[in-house]
Amino acid sequence: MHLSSILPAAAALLATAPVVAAKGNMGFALGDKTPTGACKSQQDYVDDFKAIESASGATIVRIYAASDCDTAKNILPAAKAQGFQVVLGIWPDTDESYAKDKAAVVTYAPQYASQVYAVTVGSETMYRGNFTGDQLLAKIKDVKSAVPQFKVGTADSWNKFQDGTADPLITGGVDILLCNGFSYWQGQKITNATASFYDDMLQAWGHIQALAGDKIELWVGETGWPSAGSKYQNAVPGTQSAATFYSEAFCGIIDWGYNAFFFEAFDEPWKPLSVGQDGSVADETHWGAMNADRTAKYSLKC
Ligand SMILES: *[C@@H]1O[C@H](CO)[C@@H](O)[C@H](O)[C@H]1NC(C)=O
Ligand SMILES: CC(=O)N[C@H]1CO[C@H](CO)[C@@H](O)[C@@H]1O
Repeated sequence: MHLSSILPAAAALLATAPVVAAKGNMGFALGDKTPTGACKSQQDYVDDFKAIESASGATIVRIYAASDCDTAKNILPAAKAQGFQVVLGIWPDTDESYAKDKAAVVTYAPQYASQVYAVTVGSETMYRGNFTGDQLLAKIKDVKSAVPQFKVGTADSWNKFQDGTADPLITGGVDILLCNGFSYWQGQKITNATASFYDDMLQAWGHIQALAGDKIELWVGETGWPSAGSKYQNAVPGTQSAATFYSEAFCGIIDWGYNAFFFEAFDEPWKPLSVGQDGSVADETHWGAMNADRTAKYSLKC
């Protein structure tokens, strides 16, 4: 789809929403480890929040596993001190991680209720084939019944919301859905990356809204572009391309009135190499909008 045909589609979607006057909310995905791979302390999160707010103005982050590195315990007091909100994650892939993360949410979220924006159960679990929509819905309902005062949903790749996999969630009463879209991992050139990203999101959100109207709060859960690392098909990392993707795709969708999390706040040099969809080995240490020392790589204001 060309951008010229995307914009009317976006306008149509916007027209069906109540009134989208203001910009959307801007947030960042945040890791739970320091550059050396140690677990972050409460003070590390305070320093992260100061850097994020001063560079971008954002005051919301998402984390992935509430008990891993005692994240919920450490991040929520820091969020309270700095006026931040957090989307807490539960990692449901094993029964053990699910039980531990759920327990951490149940323990700490009510103590810091104003700091908890929502709870996500799973990150790309349908994309990985780990759960069907019905299996994931059962987990989400279990968490919702434990913390009914919070919005509960999941985050997954945009195509799982577009292709019907997530229909049980969409029609099953979840509060919030985060849709991830990476033009980079679709092997797009930077010149087509913004159009490809908008097209992905509109397909996902269009399908969700066709089934659920505006009952579900929608966010971009992750998007971004690495400043360094290995090529992926036609996608080439680089600071200039990362800056272009940030200002055009990420700020663009926020300017339209949609909410979006950028992946991710800071580079994570401790991360091991990972294997991409086509089997190629990828370096995922340079996806930060900021360097590991918390300096911005390019302008982060939208
Ligand atoms: C550019 O992105 C659009 C929208 O996703 C896609 O349909 C098109 O195939 C892409 N162009 C190229 C050359 O890949
Ligand atoms: C419920 C379920 O299928 N969990 C599996 C998800 O994937 C992890 C690792 O890939 C398995 O260990 C779990 O058993």
